[in-house]
Amino acid sequence: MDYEITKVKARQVLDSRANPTVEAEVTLRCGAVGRGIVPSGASTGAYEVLELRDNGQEYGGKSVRKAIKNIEEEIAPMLLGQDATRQAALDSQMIALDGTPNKSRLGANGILGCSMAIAHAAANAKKEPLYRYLGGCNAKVLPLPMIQIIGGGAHAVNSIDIQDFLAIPLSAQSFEAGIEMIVNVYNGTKGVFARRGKPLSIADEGGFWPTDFSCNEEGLELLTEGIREAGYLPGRDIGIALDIAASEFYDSEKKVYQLKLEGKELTTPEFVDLLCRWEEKYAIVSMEDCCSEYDWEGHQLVTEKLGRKIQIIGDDLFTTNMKRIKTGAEKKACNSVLIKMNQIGTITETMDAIEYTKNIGYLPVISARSGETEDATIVHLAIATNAGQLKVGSVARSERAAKWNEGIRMEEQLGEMGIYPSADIFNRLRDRR
Ligand code: 2PG
Ligand code: MG
Repeated sequence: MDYEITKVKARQVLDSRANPTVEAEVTLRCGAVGRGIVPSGASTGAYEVLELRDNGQEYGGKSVRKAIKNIEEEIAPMLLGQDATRQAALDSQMIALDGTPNKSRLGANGILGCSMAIAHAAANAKKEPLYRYLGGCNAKVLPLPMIQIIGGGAHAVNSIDIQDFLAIPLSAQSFEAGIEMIVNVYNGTKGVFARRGKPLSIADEGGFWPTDFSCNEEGLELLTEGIREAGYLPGRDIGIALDIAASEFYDSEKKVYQLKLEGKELTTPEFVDLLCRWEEKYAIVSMEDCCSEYDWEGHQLVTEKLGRKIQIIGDDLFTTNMKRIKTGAEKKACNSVLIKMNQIGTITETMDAIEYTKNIGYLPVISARSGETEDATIVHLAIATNAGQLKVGSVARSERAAKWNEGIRMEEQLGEMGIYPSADIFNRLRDRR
């Protein structure tokens, strides 16, 4: 059998923050090889599956030798001899072998690495691009990119509270043209930083590091100016997206949002009011994790106020977990779900979460992590599922560019079959109810 798994290997490699991570490699009888490198988050949600780290001496405790040992000693013997094209079956076998609800015994990083490597090996054996192997002949939608211009929060040692100030190309007619527009915004914003005498450092995901900001809103001002500097009209050509990552500055005992930069503590309604004011004043088309993962009422409130105007994404809130997405739909919290493979731990569960998200009428946004590598699986996942949107950090730094470049290649490969949704994708939100 051509697709029979004959070898499973795992090794420790580095991610973009110089932290060790798992790379899994699967070889098939026909000679096809597939690889998956697992990303890692910094502002992680409390309900994510477990990333197994050694907590010993190596790499300051961050080595992943245990996860690798679990692949070699437990997962590999189970996978050997099996048909790599049975992705869903192999993923459930790994979940069962682990036996815990959050993949904490074997480690979700080891399991995901294998899951990705199996998919790549099978696609290579079939001589198909991964998106077509996973999504079939109707996999064709290039994603609308959501790209970080300024990076704060946990990705810039909390120099400002808000985590991501991002730009979305609204008027581009192709993926590649969209990327070019954002590069222009990136360079425009660089010019604004320079003019204001702000140092040009780079945060974890390639966006500019916000030094000497007097308030969080300054990020919105600078980005808006950067958009104009690039020759675009905010709201017509370029939309602004924010990842508030509010779990990071929520005090769950006092139930307040602590904006350190302003020295303010805001209750949920006060904080939501602030977000609404920003939405009024700036060309915001999308906001993520507006409230803490523990504050369902906050998410309900912000969705009630803004959910028919802009995209409201749940990331830490949902952690790509179908049960939590279901709760969100019942509570009418958010209208969009951030999808991260390593929040849930297998390709199958990730694809299930995307399908479920679409079924409840929410928009899926496929996302990278702040710790990334050259692995570009998520680009294929976005096209395979016709998800429509992709968030990968900035345009600078190769672990980010690797994804945008793969998108450019896939757009070329899809040719006339490819569809680029542009900003029309947001119409669905406005049409609801
Ligand atoms: C997020 C991601 C990417 P992290 O919060 O959406 O920006 O960050 O991977 O650190 O969770
Ligand atoms: Mg987020």
